[in-house]
Amino acid sequence: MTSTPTRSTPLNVGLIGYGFMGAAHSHAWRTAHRFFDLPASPVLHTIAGRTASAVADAAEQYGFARHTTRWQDLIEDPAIDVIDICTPGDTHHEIALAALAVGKHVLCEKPLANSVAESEEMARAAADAATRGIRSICGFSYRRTPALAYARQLVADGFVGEIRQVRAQYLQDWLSDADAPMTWRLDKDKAGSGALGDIGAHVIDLTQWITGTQIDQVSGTLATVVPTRPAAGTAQGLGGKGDASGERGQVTVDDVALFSARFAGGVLGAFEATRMAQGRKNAMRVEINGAKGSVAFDFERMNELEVYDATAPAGRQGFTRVLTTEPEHPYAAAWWPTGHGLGYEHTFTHEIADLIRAIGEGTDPSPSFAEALHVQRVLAAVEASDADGSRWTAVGPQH
Ligand code: SOE
Repeated sequence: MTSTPTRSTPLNVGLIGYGFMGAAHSHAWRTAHRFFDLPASPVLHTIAGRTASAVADAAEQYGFARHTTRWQDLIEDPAIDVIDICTPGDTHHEIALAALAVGKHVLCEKPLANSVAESEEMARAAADAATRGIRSICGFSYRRTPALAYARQLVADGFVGEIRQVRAQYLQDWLSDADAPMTWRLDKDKAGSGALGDIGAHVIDLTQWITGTQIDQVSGTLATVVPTRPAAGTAQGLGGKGDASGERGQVTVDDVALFSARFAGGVLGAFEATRMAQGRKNAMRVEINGAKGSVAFDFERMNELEVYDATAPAGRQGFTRVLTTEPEHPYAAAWWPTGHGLGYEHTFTHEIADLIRAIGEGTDPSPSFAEALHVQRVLAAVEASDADGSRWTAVGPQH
């Protein structure tokens, strides 16, 4: 990118991974500058992926000009400005370090990596690169849900008053069928952890971001409810149908993660992450209870925020459903007329719009790798606590 960016300045994107996240990010890179006024226009330059035929199909479907089976080609190509990492967690560290070392901006899917040690190295490299004008961001995309960004504003403006309690759940059901097939998300070597890191990480990040405080201590319990699954099967969405008559593979991650958390300052939080909650499809719920009111959110109704004002006259108190589709709400003005609503994909479009703006303006986008490192430390502390009889465990560099 040139040093004086304008709306038509090209920003060449190299994206690695063509699965669920590859599709979501590609859509966002294609759309962001068409709805937001940004200091650059992304060009879908090259996509990399493991399997030649699949990456060729993905390039055509998602709109990339080139494709390759070697992610290193993207790092070595001086034309590429941004590396977008949409691969399983076991590859984030190597790819991000390589990209930052050659001066490319990085968007890395969450969780940042598969261990605290890897995440620390990534956070150090990102901080060092930032001194040279290289930007990095971790893909906690739900921060860019208008209702959640609005909840954060309300909390910061004092609407809920002093925070008394935090409640967070991320409930899905795609692993309820014991014969859903093995995938990389069930393999600790590839994914780092199960429900905990895949979806629990989102609510850890969100509650810290909305409350403006970090989690200091946790007491956790993890369970693998279905220990083996068909090794072969037909993928469908996140799960699919396994071949129940064939060989079974070992599940090496948690299916269910429950933990209590103590935030800095002492506020308690109750957390639940599961992919076994029949009927809950993507119920990512956050509730903040304060001295003066509450805010409550459920992603299955992502265009709404429930707000409760305890200072309203007695007799008129009660949760109010605020439709967060209005120009007063974060991100909403760029889209549709009043009340028309947004979807899952818009959270990624907002994330990428914010990243492009940060690159153009020379500012550091959030969540930084340092913020994502703290989430990684919380994940590690929950695992350490579970291994130690759910003992209260400090979140810190020791894991
Ligand atoms: C990506 O942000 C992600 O966390 C996926 O990895 C989960 O599987 C999905 O259900 C929510 O989004």
